Amino acid sequence: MSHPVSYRVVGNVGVVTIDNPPVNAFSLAVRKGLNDTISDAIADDSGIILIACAGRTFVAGADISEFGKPPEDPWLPEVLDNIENSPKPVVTAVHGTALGGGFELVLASHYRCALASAKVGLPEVHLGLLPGAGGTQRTPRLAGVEAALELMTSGRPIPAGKAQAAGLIDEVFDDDLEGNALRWCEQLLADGKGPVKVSEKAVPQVDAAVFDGARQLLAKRARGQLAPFRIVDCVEAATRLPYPQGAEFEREQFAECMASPQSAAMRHLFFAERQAAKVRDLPKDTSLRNIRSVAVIGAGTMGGGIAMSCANVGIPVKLLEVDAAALERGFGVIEGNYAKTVKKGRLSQEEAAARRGRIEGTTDYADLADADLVIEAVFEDPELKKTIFRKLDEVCKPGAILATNTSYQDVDAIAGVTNRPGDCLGLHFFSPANVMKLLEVVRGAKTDDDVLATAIRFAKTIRKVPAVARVCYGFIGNRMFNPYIREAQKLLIEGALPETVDAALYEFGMAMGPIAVSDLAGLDVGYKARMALPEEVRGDDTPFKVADALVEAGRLGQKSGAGFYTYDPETRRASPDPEVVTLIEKTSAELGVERRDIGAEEMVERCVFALVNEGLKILDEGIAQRPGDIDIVYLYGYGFAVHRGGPMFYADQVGLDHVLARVREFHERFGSDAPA
Ligand code: 3H9
Repeated sequence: MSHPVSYRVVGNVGVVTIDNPPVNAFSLAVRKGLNDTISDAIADDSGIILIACAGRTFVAGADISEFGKPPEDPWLPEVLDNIENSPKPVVTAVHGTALGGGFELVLASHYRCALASAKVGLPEVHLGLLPGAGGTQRTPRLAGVEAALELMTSGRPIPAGKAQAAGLIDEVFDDDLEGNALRWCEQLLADGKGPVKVSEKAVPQVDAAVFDGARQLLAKRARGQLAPFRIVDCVEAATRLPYPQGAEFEREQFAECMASPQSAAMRHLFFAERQAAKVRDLPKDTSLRNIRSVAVIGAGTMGGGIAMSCANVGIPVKLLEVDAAALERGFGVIEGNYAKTVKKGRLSQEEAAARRGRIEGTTDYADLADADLVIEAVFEDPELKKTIFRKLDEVCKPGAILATNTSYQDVDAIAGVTNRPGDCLGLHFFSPANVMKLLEVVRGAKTDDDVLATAIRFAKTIRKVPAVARVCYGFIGNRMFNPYIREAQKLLIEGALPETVDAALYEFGMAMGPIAVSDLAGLDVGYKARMALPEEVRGDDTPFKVADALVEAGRLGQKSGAGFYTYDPETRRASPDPEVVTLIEKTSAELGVERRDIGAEEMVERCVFALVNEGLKILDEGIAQRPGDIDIVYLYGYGFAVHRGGPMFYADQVGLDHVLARVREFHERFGSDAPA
C-alpha cells in the first residue's frame, strides 16, 4: 500500500495530505505518517504547514476497527500535541466531515478553515466513548462550555457555518478548498501570524448549575449510559484544571469508557449496521433498478408515513385509496404531521409545502402504471393483499418493483398471485414510518437479486437502516417479539403487575416495557393476529388470558384510553388500575397459579432470553444472515437499549452457557419456549 500521508511544498506552504480511503481514519499508519511528516515539515524551509485530506472526506476519527486491540505508538493525543507544539503555524482544511479524532486534529491546529458544505463533530458518544485526544478540553476553550457539552453529548455533527459562529472554525470557503486554503496560509504568513495554541486559552467560566442541568437532561436522554456523563465530568474538569491535568483526566475517563461493555456494545452496533446492508450471496456487481417514483397503496398511518419518507427525500409519490374521503383523511394526517414539524422549528413552511406537494392522491390503479416501486400498506388481510397484487400485476409497467408492507404474512404467497414473483418482496416499515429508522427487507424465495439490491439502496435513500430477512411468520422482528411478549404476560399471571414488569425492562434499558408497548400497539391488534392464525402456529393462548379479557371488555390500550393501564385523556399519562390488578389476580386463581414475588432480574431474563432464544432459531433457519442483523432490527425497530448492543450481543456478553442454562430452566419450570 502506498504511504497514507504525503508531503509537498507549494510556495511557502508545506502541504500534508492524508490519503487513507475510505474515510481517512487515523489508523496506526496514518498516525505514524502524520507524526513523521509534521517533523519533516517543521524542519524544512516552508513557513507554514497545511493539513488536508484526499478523497471524499476529512479524517472521520480514530480507526474504530483498531479499538479493543493492544494500543500501538504513537498514540493520537501525542501526535496532536506534537502538531499543536509546532513552532510553525499549522492550518487544517476540512471537506466532507471532520469527526472525532479528525475534528480533534482540527482543534489541535492553530488555524482552521472548511468548505461551507463540510460538517464537524465529536460523535464518540455514539460509540460509548468520549473525545480522547484533547477534544473535551479544547472544545470548551473555543466554543464555551454549553456549546461544547451539546456538541459532545449529542454527538451530532454541525455544518461549517455553525461551527464558525461557535468559534470552532475560522474561515469558511464556498469552493476550491485547496486554492483558498493556500492563499489564506500565505496571507497568515504575510500578516506575521504565529502558532495560536487552543490549549493555552482560558475556558470561559460558567455557573456550576450548567453541569447539574446537563446531567439532569442526560439522565433522561441517555438513560443508563456511561460516556455522556463522563463527557460532562471532563468539561467540568476543563473549567477547574490547567490543560495538561485536564487532558490527563480526559485520558483516564476515555480509557474507562473504552474498557466498558457499553462501548463494546455500541462499537459492535456501528459495524453491524453497516454489515446489515450487505447480502452475503449477492454478487458485488448486481445491477440496480432506478427508483424515481413510488406509489403507496393505503393512506392510513402506515401508508401516509411511507409516503412522507419518500417525499422527504424528493421522491414523487402517488398515494392510492379506495375513495376521496379516505384520501382526505390520509392527507389530513400527513399535513398535520408536517405542521407539527414546522411548529417545532425543524422544517420551514416552504419545505413542508414542497414535501406535501410531492404526494399526489388517486383512487385509480391506472395511475400507478408508471411507478418504479409500489408499496402496498393496507391492513393485514391476506386476501385483500393478494387482490391488490393481482391488480398491480395487471397495471404496473414491466420492471416495477412490487412490495408488501405486511408485518408477518407470507410474502411468497402474496408474490405468487402475480406473474412476476421475481419483482416482489416485503418492505416492512415500523410505525410511525416517517420516524422509525428500521426497514426490514423481506427477501422472497423468488425475489430477483437486482430487486433485493435496489430495495436495500432505496432504504438508504429514504434514510432508513435496512436489515434483510427471509420469509417466515413475523420475519425477524415480530417473530422474536411474540415470545418476548408472551413471557411478559406469563409473569403477570405468576405474580407480577404491569408496572413491575415494565419497570424491570425499562431499567434494563428498553425504551418502553413490554406491557406498555402492548397497550401502545393496541391489545386488539395482537388479539386479532393470534385469532387469525392456524391452531398449530397459534400455540397455547393461556398466557394471553388477561390481555384477551381486556380486549373483550373494550380496553384496547392507549387508543381507547384504557388497557393494562388507564390513560389520562389530555396527557396520555399511564396509571396503574386496581380493576386490572383484580382481573390479573382472578386469572391466576382460575388457572390455579399461586402468585409469588418475582424479582426484576428474573423478569428481565425471562423476557430478554426469550428474544435471544427465538433469535437463535431464526439464525439456525437462515431467516437472518447474522446475529448483528438481529441486533440492528431490535435497536432501530423495538427500542432495545443501544448500550446493550442488541439481544444477540447482550447474550454473548452475559455468556451463552448462562443463557442456555436459564432458558432450559424456564422451559421446565414455566413452560417457556424450548431452547434453540
Ligand atoms: C475517535 O475518534 C476517538 C478519539 O476521540 C480518541 C482516540 C484516542 N474507523 O459509514 P460509511 C468505515 S472514535 C474505521 O458506510 P458514509 C465503515 O465501517 C471515532 N472504519 O460511509 C465503512 O466500512 P465498510 C469517531 C470506519 O459515507 C466505510 O468506512 N468517529 C470509520 O455513509 C464507509 O463508512 C466516528 O464515530 C472509522 N472511524 O459515512 C465517525 N468510519 O465499507 C464514524 C467509517 O467496510 N463514521 N468507517 O462497511 C461515520 O460516522 C461515517 O462512516 C462517515 C461516512 C460519516 C464518516
